[in-house]
Amino acid sequence: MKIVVAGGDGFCGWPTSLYLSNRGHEVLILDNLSRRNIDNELSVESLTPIATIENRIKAWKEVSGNNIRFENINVAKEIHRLESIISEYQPEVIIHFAEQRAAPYSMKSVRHKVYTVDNNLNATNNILAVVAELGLDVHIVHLGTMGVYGYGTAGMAIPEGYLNIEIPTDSKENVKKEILYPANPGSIYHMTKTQDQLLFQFYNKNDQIRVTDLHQGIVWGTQTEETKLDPRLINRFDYDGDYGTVLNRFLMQAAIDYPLTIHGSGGQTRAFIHISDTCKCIEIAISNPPNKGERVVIRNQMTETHRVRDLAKMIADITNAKVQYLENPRKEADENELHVSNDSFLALGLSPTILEVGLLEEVRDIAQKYANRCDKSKIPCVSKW
Ligand code: USQ
Repeated sequence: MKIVVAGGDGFCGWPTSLYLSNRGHEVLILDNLSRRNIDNELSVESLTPIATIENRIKAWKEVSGNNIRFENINVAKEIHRLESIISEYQPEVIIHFAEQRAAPYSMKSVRHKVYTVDNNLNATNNILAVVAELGLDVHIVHLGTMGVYGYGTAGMAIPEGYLNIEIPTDSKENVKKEILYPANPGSIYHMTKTQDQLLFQFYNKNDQIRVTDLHQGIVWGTQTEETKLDPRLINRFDYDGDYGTVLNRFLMQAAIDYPLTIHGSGGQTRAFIHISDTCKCIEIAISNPPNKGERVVIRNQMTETHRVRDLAKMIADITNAKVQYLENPRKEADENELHVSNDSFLALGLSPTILEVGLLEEVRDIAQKYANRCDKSKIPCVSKW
C-alpha cells in the first residue's frame, strides 16, 4: 500500500515507518523534525544516539534495499504544500503521529500550551481538510491516547470509544443513544486529543472520511526488530522530566543508580504497551479499515495496566534500585483503578509483549549501554500544574 506517515521521525513514527516498509509498503514520511528542535530547546538529547533523518533513511536503504521518501514539512502550517504532496502521492493510508505528545511539555507555560493546541489541532484539521478537499478515499489512522478517557472507572471496563446510554425524554420514554465515552483530559496535551475526536466525527459525518482512532497507553521499550538492524536505525529514548515516560524513566534511573522517581503515592494506574506492539497494532488497524460511511473506528491500544509504585517495585526487584516518593508535580488522582477493554486488537490477532519478559533486556541493552550519555540534571520533572 502507499502510506503517508505524518510524524515519521518520532518515537512511534520512526519504528512504524520501518515496520511497514519492511512488509512491502511504500512509505512517505512527512515531518518538520519538531521533536529534534524541542530537544534543542530543552537542552536534552535522547539517551540513545539517534542519526539524522537523512542517515536513517540511507541506512534503511542499505539494510533492507527499500526506499523511504521524506518531506520536511510542517503539516500544521503548510496547508497548500500538504495538499500538493497528498494530491501527487495519492496515498491509500495516512498515519497521523504529527502531534506534540508530552503532557508536562504542554503545561510548562502559556507559550507551550498555545503551541500544543495550535500544532495538534491544526495538524489534524489540515490532514482531514486536505483529504476531504481532494475527494480521496484515504483511510486515516490516528494515534490518540488512553488519556482522553481520564483514568477513572465507572464500575465497567472503559469501552473502545463509545458508550451506549439511555436518555429520559420529555414524553417520559427513554431513547437509546450511542455517544463518545465522556472526555476527561488531564493536561493540555491530552485535551488536544479529546478535541481531535470531534474533528474526526465531523469529517466522518460530513465527508464520509474513513478514520481509525487508536487510544494508546504509555509506550515502553525502545527497539523493534527493524531498528535493531543497524546502529543508525536506533529509536529515540527520552528520559528527561518533560518527555521521558514513567517506565522508561525508571529503567534508565535504575541503570545509573538514581532512586526511582515516584510521583505522590505511586497509586496512579496507567495502561502500557511495548513499542513493537505499537507497530503491530498500526498494521492491524490498516488491514481492518472501516468501510466508507462507517462511523469512526476507535480501538484501545494497550496491553497491560499497572500502578506506578508496582512498576517501581518490579524494576527495583530486578536491579536493586532504590525508590523515592516525590511530591506529585501534576494535578491527578493519587490512587485510581483502571479497567480497559482491549478486545478488538486481541481479537484481530495481537499477541502482546509482556512487560516482565522485556524489562531486563531493556535495562541491559539500552539503559546500561547508554547510561554515560545521561545528564542527571534533566531528570527532575520541573513542569508543575
Ligand atoms: N510518573 C511518575 N514518575 C515519573 C514520571 C511519571 O510517578 O518520573 C507518573 C505520572 O505522575 C503519571 C504517570 O506516571 O501518573 C504517567 O506519566 P507519563 O509521563 O509516563 O505519561 P503521560 O504524561 O500520561 O503521557 C504519556 C505519553 C503520551 C501518551 C500517554 C498515554 O507522553 O503521549 O498519550 O502517556 S496515557 O497515559 O495512557 O494517557
